[in-house]
Amino acid sequence: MYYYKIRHYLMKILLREVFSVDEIRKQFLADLAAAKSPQEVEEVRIKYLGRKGLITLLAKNTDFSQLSPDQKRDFGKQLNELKGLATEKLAEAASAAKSGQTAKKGPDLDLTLPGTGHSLGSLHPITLVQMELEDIFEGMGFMVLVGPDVETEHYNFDALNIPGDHPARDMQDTFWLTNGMLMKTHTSANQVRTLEKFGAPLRAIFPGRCFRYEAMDPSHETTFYQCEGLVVDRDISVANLIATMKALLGEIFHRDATVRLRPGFFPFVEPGFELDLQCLLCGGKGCSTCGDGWIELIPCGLVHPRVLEFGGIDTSKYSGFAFGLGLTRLAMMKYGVQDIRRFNSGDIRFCSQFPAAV
Ligand code: FA5
Repeated sequence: MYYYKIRHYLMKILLREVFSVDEIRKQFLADLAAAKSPQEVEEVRIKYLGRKGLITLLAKNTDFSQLSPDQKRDFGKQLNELKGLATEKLAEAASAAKSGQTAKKGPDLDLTLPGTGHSLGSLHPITLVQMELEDIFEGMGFMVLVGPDVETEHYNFDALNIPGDHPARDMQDTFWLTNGMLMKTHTSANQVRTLEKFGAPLRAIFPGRCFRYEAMDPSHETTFYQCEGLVVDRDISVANLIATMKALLGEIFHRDATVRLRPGFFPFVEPGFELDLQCLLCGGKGCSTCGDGWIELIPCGLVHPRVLEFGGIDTSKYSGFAFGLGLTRLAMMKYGVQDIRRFNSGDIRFCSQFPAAV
């Protein structure tokens, strides 16, 4: 009898405790739902998980020695779940209350501070000079064309009267690809393709990048730009060539530039000339960029009849002139750049200092 009384008493305690776990959970969730500010959430934490909190005391006040192993396990499990739930929900509520408070307070915004600047970037100096050249030549009725960087041996050499055994090939050593093509060594490579495509009469420029395998110095790069010009019409003579070059230089430098014309040999022109510009960096005295005071700028000449024939032009009716302006060197002279290697340096401080309109 005594044994049953004790058992009944223990069961009551256990039932009360189990009931309490549920009750406490419900009460806890209700209290937490009502807590809006961080302070209120903290009060809920103290009420349930503080040193004298309900969940803490529930664990402390239960006499586990009075419970059977099964009862211990069940009760312990429920208690742990409740603790875990309370801890998790309190953390969530605390951060929600904190961000709610921030939102209510509004962002720290000072409308008087200066804005963040965005750089629009700038055009590369070679692009600027190329655009200027295109404008000048379009004004004279020239088409602006583009040729490929990777060329066939035919267009780069053979069709320009430079067969495989011609010594002129040595002056333009280049990068050959494994498929027999090459990186174009000069914009002249586009001459015959243009003649084939457009026929005569014709006025065109084709600016582009050229590649040569050569030692670099202040005026020589392995990758540089040229701007080719090609005019084919009836009665074209050296006088037309010189007049066009004069108009070009006057427009590009906006001042008198001293030039000299001397004979030059290129297998694809006859006669051929070198048009040199007196160095604008040293005024012709001689410097590390030019050497002797002159810059080789625009080789030119009357188009060789064989080249016209390669392009399918009737040489009994038409003649032409061509020039191959050193665009990168022109940019050096125009902007006072002493070393050609700066153009490909990728240094944004260098590239961004050139004015778009000159
Ligand atoms: C030629 O490339 C000929 N195709 C030009 C030509 C066209 C002649 C039409 C006649 C008729 P040249 O190798 O000299 O020629 O180069 C022409 C210009 O390109 C030079 O005057 C120079 O201004 C520039 N140039 C040549 N090699 C380099 C280099 N390594 N770095 C920078 N600029 C160069």
